[in-house]
Amino acid sequence: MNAYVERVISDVKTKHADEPEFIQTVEEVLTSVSPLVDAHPEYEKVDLLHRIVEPERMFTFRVVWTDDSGKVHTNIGYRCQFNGSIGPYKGGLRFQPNVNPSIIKFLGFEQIFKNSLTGLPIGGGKGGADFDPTGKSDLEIMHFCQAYMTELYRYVGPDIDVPAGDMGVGKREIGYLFGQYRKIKGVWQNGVLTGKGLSYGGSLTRPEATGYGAMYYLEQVLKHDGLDIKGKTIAISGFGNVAWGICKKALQLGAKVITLSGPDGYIYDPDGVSTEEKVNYMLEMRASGRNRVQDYADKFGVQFFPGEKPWGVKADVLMPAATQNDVKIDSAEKIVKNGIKYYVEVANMPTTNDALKFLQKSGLTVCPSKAVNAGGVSVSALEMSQNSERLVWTAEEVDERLKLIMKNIYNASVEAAESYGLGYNLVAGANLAGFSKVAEAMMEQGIF
Ligand code: 2IT
Repeated sequence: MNAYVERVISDVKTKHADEPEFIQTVEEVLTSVSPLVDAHPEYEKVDLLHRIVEPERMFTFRVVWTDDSGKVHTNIGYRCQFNGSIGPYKGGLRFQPNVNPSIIKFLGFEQIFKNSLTGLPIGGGKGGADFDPTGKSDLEIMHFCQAYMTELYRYVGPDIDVPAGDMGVGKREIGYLFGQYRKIKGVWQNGVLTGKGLSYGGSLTRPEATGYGAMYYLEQVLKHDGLDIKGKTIAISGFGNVAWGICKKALQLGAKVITLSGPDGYIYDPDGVSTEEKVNYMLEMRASGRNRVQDYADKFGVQFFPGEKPWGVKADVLMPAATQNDVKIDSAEKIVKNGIKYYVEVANMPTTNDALKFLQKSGLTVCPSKAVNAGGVSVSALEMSQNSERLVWTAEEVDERLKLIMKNIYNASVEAAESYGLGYNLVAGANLAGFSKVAEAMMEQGIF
């Protein structure tokens, strides 16, 4: 490995010893781009790597809200404006009790290279709060979002930083956040947030975009091996917005999603989540706020495996679409034993670094999340374009662009890995392609 890369990774490990997720992504990305750093000794002269692993700006803020019984709660809000060299900071907000600086920084760092890969002009950012939306009333959610935006509004804007949803933040929350932004600023700037409702500037196909994009990427990967997606069985984890988009597209393409999972376990549906009723029921499950997938098994009379994850299931394709570090080395071993050929990450960093290496060494085609799930943020960028032009594109127009973007991401990854002599390596390729554009922009903009 490049000595400068090694030194920066080691420095991050020392300096941020209490941020394991951030260390993990830095190690993964920088290791991948080592051949690029070899080829560009000028990067070290301006200390590009230490600069790129340090957020341009990151802050916390107090979010105080009152619950329905009148009790006062105090949460920590975060926003990390990681890298703005190719566009306004762009990235989601995550509301989940485990949110901490390490998680926000890992998501922000991934977002830089994902956003660069899309080919669109968006920088990398991320934010959120250690707020638990589970079991909260609609009014409580609204009060929390209003309190959150009251603190954040001065630091965001259509040309500054454009948040969106992530776990715990969907269309409803974006609506409350935007309402408060508009009220405080007294200006119509709907390009400040993406994932909005259609009535005030949201984009058609944004809710489906991450899942659809993942399936378009998978189509490219299968095509490379002369295969058709039709008839393929897909085991996925998760049952949220992204899983829903995957199931909806699978239904259109004739692929079969045979598992879904939640914190309570996983369901196995041998016929596939392959009717409109089943796909729509996923929305109901999510909206219920119960956060359990057993409801699906009860409703459709399929098997439920309490407390288990679907990694032991036989399928053509595995798509972890739940959360970070869901697949560790013991799960990876199960996956290899089961003869799975395609491992398609959909959640951000769902695989530990050792499990990822093991899957690659075992000959699986491994598709990295920063490429696979980039369809979501891509359509967010298309939403920004529509907002700034004050017009609305049809669902077909958005879908066509999304398809093309995913194809370009796949091709750019393949080419980048090949040009550094790494063969067909989609993981390294995504990192190399995403990183090189950001590096070039930073080089050209001077030292700061
Ligand atoms: O992880 C992600 O890419 C997102 N949560 C979506 C970000 C966005 O700005 O749409």
